[in-house]
Parts: sequence; structure tokens; C-alpha cells
Amino acid sequence: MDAFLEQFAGVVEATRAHRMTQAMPLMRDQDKEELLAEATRAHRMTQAMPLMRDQDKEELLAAHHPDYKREAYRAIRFGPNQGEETVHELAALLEADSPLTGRTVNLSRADYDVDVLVLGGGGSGCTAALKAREAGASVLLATKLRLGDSNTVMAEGGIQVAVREDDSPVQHFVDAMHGGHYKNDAALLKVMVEDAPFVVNWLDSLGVLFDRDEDGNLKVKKGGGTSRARLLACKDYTGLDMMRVLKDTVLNDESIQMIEFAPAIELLTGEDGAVTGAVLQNLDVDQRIVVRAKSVIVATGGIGRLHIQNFPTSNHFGATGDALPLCYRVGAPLAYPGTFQYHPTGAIHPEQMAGLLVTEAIRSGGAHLVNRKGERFVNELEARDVVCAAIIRECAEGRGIDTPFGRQGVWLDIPVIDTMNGEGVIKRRYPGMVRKYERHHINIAVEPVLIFPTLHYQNGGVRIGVRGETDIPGLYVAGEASGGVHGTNRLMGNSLLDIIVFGTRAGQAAAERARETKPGALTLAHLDRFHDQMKAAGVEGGATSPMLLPNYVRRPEEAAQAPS
Ligand code: MEZ
Repeated sequence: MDAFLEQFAGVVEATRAHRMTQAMPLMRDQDKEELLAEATRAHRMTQAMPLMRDQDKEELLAAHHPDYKREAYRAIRFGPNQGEETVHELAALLEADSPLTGRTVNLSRADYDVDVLVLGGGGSGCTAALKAREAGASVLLATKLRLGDSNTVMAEGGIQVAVREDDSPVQHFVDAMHGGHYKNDAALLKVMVEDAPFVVNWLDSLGVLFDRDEDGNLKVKKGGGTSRARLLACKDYTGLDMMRVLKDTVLNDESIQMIEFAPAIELLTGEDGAVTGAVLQNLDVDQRIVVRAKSVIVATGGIGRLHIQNFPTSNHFGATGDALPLCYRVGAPLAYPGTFQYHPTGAIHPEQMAGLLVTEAIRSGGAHLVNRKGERFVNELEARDVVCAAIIRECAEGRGIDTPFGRQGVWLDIPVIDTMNGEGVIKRRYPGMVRKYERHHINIAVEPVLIFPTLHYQNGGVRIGVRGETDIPGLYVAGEASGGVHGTNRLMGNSLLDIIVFGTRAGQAAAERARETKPGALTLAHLDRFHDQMKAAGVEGGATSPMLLPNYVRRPEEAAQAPS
């Protein structure tokens, strides 16, 4: 025996006794599948995943997208969208009564009297407030939580704007129409893509730190469902950086009045049905605040915290769809109340991260979606609804991976990005994502992560015109609370654009109206009409909306274990 083998045999013998005491556990299925995902990486990297034909997409969506699940839907029983289908969760909000019914509110005196009241302190609300003020209006911004607590900060991957020579607003329009299944409101979409370069210029001038190359040119990347690279980004925290700047700009303008922790619970109307103000609820103390305004801009964001169809959500804590019942009760119709966006890649493991957004920028950077068998199953840059339906199909057909908490998902192989581009790229491009997983001791540069679609966005909302105006005089809506521009499926990066374009337009239009309008009477007359409709439809009272905060309750097994 040569010296090396002799030494080796010695070590084997010396450790035998210890090894005999060891129980070697079998690997968990999840770990085996993780190894499989890694083992197939080299092969997957050689694969070209074709884009699907339109007809195949339609079939996939019909079979697996949550928007097509008929039992999750019912008809709205009264009001401007009577007879249209929406999910049970939203129908219940729209048909619920005002929290002011049966209560006395003193409307003879307003606590605030302004030209423009902005409801909501996210990206669209801040933009609207700044633009209304710039146009000479006195402005009050009221927000449910703190200024900036919003879905804006949750948008990670970027904002779409046609800046490259091979691109144009027309091309941007075509892509968004295709992604939205040609249901987009063409007039809204046209102004959105045309205004894009101007609003991005404005953001840049305020100090948003868009990624640039060594020569100082804006960097662009590609999003799902787009024909050109047109996403501008601030690494993987684009919305957060935009919000940082917008929030500072509002705070620096002392002439904009602001109240935090004061959500609107009802709009006020004059004798002619125009919106004339709102009643806010002070969340700190049991007190209502009456605001008289010549124009009201509702910019209260989306609905994810309703956990439609029990989906986890990427949305911020206050995203309870407040705009929809508030505007519905004064008679404003909704556009596409039945369509929602389930972002394909929400974290699904570890449990504490369930629903958290794993930015599409990671797929645009080359990450693979991989099923239990170690196979790719969809082109990762199809439009979001298609990718979402493909993931749900994999899980439904037994090719998903179980999490220890009884959920299912598929792998997102992020490390392949470094394999293709060189070590360190993941850390440099996606520092936010790296950090979020690091908190749970997961290194996304070396291990694949488990994902499943997460409720991300309401495609529909209050129907608006190109200046954010609704069918009700004095009422404007901007951002995620509005609907129509994205059709029935929004493309990545078009919401950060939408909030600034329509925040700007609504702010300017609201200020203009305020110049031409006298303060109106403060009444709840619209509630009489609402109650008549409710009664005629045979709907029982009792429940109230808006929801304001999500109704989280502990699972029975958790409650049983909790100290009494
Ligand atoms: O527009 C969005 O929803 C977005 C930028 C999300 C993301 O994946 O980063």
C-alpha cells in the first residue's frame, strides 16, 4: 500500500466508531428536488424556450388562470356595474354599507377647506398633490398610514419608457395592447406612452437614481411580454427610490397640508351629485375629520390585502381596495372589476416570506422556472398571466414542489444568472432580493428558490378619462385605483409609469376645476340613492366598507397554542 492509501485507511478506521453512532437521515424531498434543479442547469442553459402561440395561451389561461375560475365570481347586484361579474371578495365590498349609516356626523362645519383633497400618499397621490399645488391649488393630502406606505415601494424591477433608438411610444402602445388582450382603453394608453419620456424626465430632475452605464446613459432592460428593452430601473428597488424622492418633495413643500393615519371612509356630495369633500377617520383616536374640497383625487391604491381566492399577496398592509366602494357609492362605474394580476414569482418558502415579490427583473436577467422534474416549462418572459397560469398548471398536474407548510411552488433557478454572466452579477444587480432572502439564511446566488403566483395588482378599477376624471363631477382617480389603461393584464413597469402620468394629469385637472368652481354643500345624499338600490336588490345591510385594514385572524391551531 502506498503512503497515501495507508493514511486514508487509517482515517477510515479511526472514524468508524464515531460513524457507527451516527443516524444519517434520508434527504427531504425538497432537498432532492433542489439537487435535481441544480443538476439539470447545464442542459437547461442550452434550451431555447419558444414563445407560445396565441391560441395555446388562451387555452392555458382558460384552464389555469385564477381570473377564469367561475366559482370565484358572482354578479354585482346593484349600482353602476350591476350584473357584471367580479370576485366574491370585491362584490362584498361594493355592496357593503357606509360606516356612517345610522351615525351622526356634523357636516355643518368643515375641519379643512381646500381646493384639492388628495386621498392616498403613494406614488400617484404624491404626484397629484405636487402637480395640483404647482397649478396654484391649495392642497390637503390625507393618507391611511404613513406618507409613502404604498404599493409603489413594492414595484421592484422598473418603469417602462421608450428611450432607445429602436423603440417608440407606438411600439410601447402595441406591446401593452397585446399584453392587455386588446382590452386596454386606447385613449388612456396613448397618453400614457406619449407622456412617458416627460414624466421620467421629471423624476430624473427630482433626483430618482436610475441605473446608468459608464458613459452616463440610461440603462434599459427587457420585461415580460415586451418586444424591446425599455425598462429603466434603480437596481431592484425602483419603486422604493421613486417613493423616496416623491415623499421628500412633498415634505419639502410646506404649503401642502398633510394628515397621516386618516383614511377616507366616505365621500361627500353636493345637491347636484358632484363630489365636494370627504369624511376621514382618525385612526389614532375615535374622531372623524370633515374636509370640504372643490375637487377630490382618489389615489388609494390596490386590493391585494383582500387575498382574493386565498392567494398570498405582494401588496403593502393598507392595500384593501378602499377606492372602489367609496367611488361606487357616489355612482362612479368601474372598468374591468373582474380582472387581477397574479405576479408569477411570489416567494412561497420560507413561510414568513409567502407572497413577497421576487422581481420579474430576475427572469429578465435569465433565471429559469423549473418544475419538480428539473424541466423548464414556459418561456420565462411571456406576459405575466401566461407565466402565472403555467406555474399553476405545473402544480395542479403534480409537477410542483411541496413546502413544509403545505404550499406548493416551482423552482426559480436564480444562480444560473451567475453561471451565464459571471460570479457576482446577482449580488450587483439584485441587492434588495439578496438581502430579503439573506434574512432567512438563503443565498440566492447559490440556491434556487421556491415561488408561486402572488396577488399583485388590480388590473381594473374606477373608470377614468385621460385627465383622471370620472363620471362624477369633482371626482378624479389616479394610479392602481383606476382601471382601463392596462386592459385585463398589465405589463411589468407600466404601473410605475401609470401612477406618475395619471397622478400628474389628475392633479392638474383637479386644480383647474377648483379655479372654476365654488365650494359645494357637504351632504351624504348619495347614500339615500345607494340605500334605495340596495333595498331594491334585496341586499341586507350590516357589513360596511371600506375595509381599511386587513382582517387577519390566527389559524385555529395557532390560537390554541397561544398563551391565554
Ligand atoms: O410593474 C411591476 O409590477 C414590477 C416592476 C414588478 C416587478 O416584478 O419588479
